[in-house]
Amino acid sequence: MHNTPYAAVDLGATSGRVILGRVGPDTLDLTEAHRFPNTPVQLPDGLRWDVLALYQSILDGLRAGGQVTSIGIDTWAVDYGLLDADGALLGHPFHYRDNRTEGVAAREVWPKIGSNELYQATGLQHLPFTTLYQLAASADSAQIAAARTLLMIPDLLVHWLTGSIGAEETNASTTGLFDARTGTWAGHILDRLSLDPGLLPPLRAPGDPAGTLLPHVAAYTGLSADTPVVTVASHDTASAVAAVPATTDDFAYISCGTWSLAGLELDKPVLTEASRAANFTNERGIDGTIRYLRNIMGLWLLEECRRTWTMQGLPTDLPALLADAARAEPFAALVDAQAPEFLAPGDMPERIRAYCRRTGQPVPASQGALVRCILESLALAHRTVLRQASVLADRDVSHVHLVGGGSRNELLCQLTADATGLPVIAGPTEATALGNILVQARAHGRVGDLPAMRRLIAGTQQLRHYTPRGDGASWASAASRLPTIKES
Ligand code: LRH
Repeated sequence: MHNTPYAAVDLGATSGRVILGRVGPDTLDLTEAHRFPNTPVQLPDGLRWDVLALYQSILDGLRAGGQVTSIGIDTWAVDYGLLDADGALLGHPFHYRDNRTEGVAAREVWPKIGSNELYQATGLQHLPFTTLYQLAASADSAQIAAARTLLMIPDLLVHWLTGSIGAEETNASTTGLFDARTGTWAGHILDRLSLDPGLLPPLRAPGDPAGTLLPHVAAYTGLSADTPVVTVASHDTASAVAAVPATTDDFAYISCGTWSLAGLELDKPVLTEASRAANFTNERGIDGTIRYLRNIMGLWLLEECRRTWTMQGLPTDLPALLADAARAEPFAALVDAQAPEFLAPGDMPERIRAYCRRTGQPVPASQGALVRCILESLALAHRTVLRQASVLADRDVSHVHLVGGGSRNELLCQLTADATGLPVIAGPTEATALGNILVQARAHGRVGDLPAMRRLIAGTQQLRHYTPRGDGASWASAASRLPTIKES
């Protein structure tokens, strides 16, 4: 068993991977067994995930990877599949960027259960796509009438691999149906919306066993049928935060990829009125920790621009775009990187230009100027959110760990150090897969507690350090411009 790797299945919003991780006392090595696209499909009734294609790619990745000690699955949060009384999946899971939830909270949910009461119970920031609002949007559908079990996407994939049914708690904590204080389901919220609390399966925690492979899965992948599937922190952000290479307590983190999830790790939720008003979330991390954070649009803004530019036949080479952005005029135009208007797919360059036009700012004329606008706006949002988090949670922060794909973006890392006025330690890029693998290794007794996991990552993974360049006054003035921009 010593050199047999663990398999992390890590699905992101645009691609998925099967990654093999080998864990030794002082070593931690990753190799990618399989990478595949995750391409959402627009159907007449909404934007859907192609979950069958994802599942097949996972099987192909496991087959390509060879024997493993165990398997763990993490994906993005909030989305789910519904099973009928026969255990069959009802339809194609909706994508959280589908616009059917627009206005649903105010129309369907808050009249029955107020936003204050919801915050007290669940501690979640308001995001239109939270599972609760997605269910409320479909409340009258034939699908909901036929549904007997709700499985979050990673739990659905675990179910197809093993036949077992459960709800992993870090991901359950993003549903708006989970009690932030007790760490148990808040099924009464479904009751109040005339939905069935019986949809919610029993909870399981990272590290719990989730079964072994079904015979046909073992036959296809070539893996032995007793290969365990281990429950990991199945919310990708929870796995990423578990893998922050922190060696002290006074850190903030930014899990930076499609989204920037910026915040603090706490022992207990902050459910104050100030925290609700600032729209901070209390999601669950591993070992009962609280991920106190806000969602910032993240590199979605840039990736969606590049997708549009590809369709328009314009250049999309990332290093070249970033070099142009580095040379572009600083602070020419800023957008609110937390604004819901950037959530949906569609011509992002034009939406950013329209935002600048509407708010009386210079409209970025070149691709480089537009990328500069995006990266400065993200860095500014990182500053705002981390400063607010530190005040609301009454915690001092001495440095920032920026993990995930965004840690490769040197300009964004430097701008984040400049904007926050704090040293930024960037990396590991593969934080999510590392968190997934180390929770499996821990379940097998191969690594110690959370601090030990983090020490192993800090000692083995490549990290980059960014020091603030001391232009704090410019960032303070940019930060003071933003509220005016938002109101204009
Ligand atoms: C990041 C993420 C984030 C959620 C969003 C839906 O991948 O899981 O934490 O808010 O996707």
